[in-house]
Amino acid sequence: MVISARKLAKMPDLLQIGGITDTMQERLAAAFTIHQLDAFDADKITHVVTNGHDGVNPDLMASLTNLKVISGYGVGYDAVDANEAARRGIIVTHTPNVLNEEVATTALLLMLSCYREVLRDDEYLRSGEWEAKGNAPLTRSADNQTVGILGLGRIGQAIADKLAPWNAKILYHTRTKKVLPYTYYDDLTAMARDCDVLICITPGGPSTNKIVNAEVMEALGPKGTLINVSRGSVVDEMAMIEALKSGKLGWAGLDVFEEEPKVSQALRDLPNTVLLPHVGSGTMETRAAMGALVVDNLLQNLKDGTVISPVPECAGL
Ligand code: NAP
Ligand code: 8YV
Repeated sequence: MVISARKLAKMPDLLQIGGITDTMQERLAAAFTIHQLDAFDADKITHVVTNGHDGVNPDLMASLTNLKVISGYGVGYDAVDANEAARRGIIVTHTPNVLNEEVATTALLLMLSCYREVLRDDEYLRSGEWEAKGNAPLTRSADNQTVGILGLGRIGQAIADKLAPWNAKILYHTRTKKVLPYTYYDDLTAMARDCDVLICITPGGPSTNKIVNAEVMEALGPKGTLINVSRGSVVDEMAMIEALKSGKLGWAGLDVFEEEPKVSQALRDLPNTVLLPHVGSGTMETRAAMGALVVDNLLQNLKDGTVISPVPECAGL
């Protein structure tokens, strides 16, 4: 029997956190010995593959003394302390750009579903009400709306582009003004007051924690629609439920939640919401592109010590 030299050479040790696709598994197994969380030797692990939800907790990061790279499946990396990783010389990578269009489509899907009452009208037909009562009640047009985008980065700009055919007027709030042909607001409440729809697409983490608070939602108002495709932490969920119940806020289309996958019964019971189970990037095509980039980052690091898409905190490593 001929055993290849590569098989005899010891492969580096990769810790897998969370699920990965079959394609990712095949490509990674050809280059790494893959370990699961229930059985691994911390000193041996040089690379980690994880996702945006699980990240890497601080105790685990501290225990992996020879860790070089954390490769994350997702663009948001709020579940990893990237500053601490950089301090330890660990490169964190993520999957920017390959999911921009998909997440933007999800934001628009939620906006359209709220405006055109897709869930209500689907139920109107299925329940037999159409036949029994006649035509369904009218809905609101999603054309010609003023849309405020909270976070005009890669995905925020894709959302603005996709809104152009609907003749939307685009406002935005970020910490720094961008060189873009949209109206900048340095105050989120003031922007909420001036728009029909507020779309949240910032990162999660301390700087955005509950920045969409009761005041912002009241400013958006009874005819206003809140869309959140960023992180559940960005919106004060209790305040949102109160505002939606009392009518101070009109509608909410949500892909992300504070305690996901747990979603409060109060929110599920509200008729003026459209709720999705964090599927912003969840198509086969986009998840394949994300998975490929996750693996490419790890393989490039084995080859020459660099990565393709480090998070900004680790770009200089
Ligand atoms: P990005 O290019 O880094 O854009 C982030 C934008 O948010 C920037 O314009 C940034 O501008 C702004 N921002 C950051 N902190 C802010 C703050 N405290 N207040 C106001 N604006 C702030 O990121 P991206 O690729 O567009 O992704 C954005 C986020 O979307 C991800 O981090 C993730 O949480 C979420 N996401 C969700 C899904 C999903 O499945 N639902 C999928 C992908 C991504 P300034 O720095 O000037 O403030
Ligand atoms: C992922 C996301 O589904 O990219 C992100 O930030 O939220 C989604 O694309 C999530 O990270 C799970 O890995």
